[in-house]
Amino acid sequence: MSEPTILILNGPNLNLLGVREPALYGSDTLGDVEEACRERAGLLGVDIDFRQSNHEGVLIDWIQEARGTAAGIVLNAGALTHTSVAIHDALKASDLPVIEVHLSNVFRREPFRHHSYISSVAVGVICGFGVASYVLAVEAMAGALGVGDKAAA
Ligand code: CA2
Repeated sequence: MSEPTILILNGPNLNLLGVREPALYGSDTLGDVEEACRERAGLLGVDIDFRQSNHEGVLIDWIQEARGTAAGIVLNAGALTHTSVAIHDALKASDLPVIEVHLSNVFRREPFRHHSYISSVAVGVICGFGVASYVLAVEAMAGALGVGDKAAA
């Protein structure tokens, strides 16, 4: 039987990870984040589909398509987290389990980052652990989907 797919979506400017502002977001690139997720997903017995776009509409198209292709969505919507009712609506319509992730602890940052349009349609939120936020989210999603840990089997 084929392994369930977790769609991991990244929003605006996350392509700059490891290239700009390393003091704030660390020196790992988005490619490094993908590699860390793939490694953990392999051990858990899930597939991942890892994508980034700077465009809100593209992210919404991917969320809509996920309804037929993915078992769950891990989302770092970047700054759109704090602004996008459209992404909130798309996630709600997808009927898929969603985990919101952030590299930084948004609650230690400016007040405008304290509100999220994603959290109310998410199973849970993980923030502040850098690349590990994503790996923890993959683990949490595998757990939510009832997929076991091959290493522990
Ligand atoms: O901490 C996170 O993961 C954020 O989602 C990152 C967003 C920010 O707007 C959110 O409030 C929190 C920013 C993503 C931009 O990433 C950059 C990475 C390197 C250099 C410049 C931007």
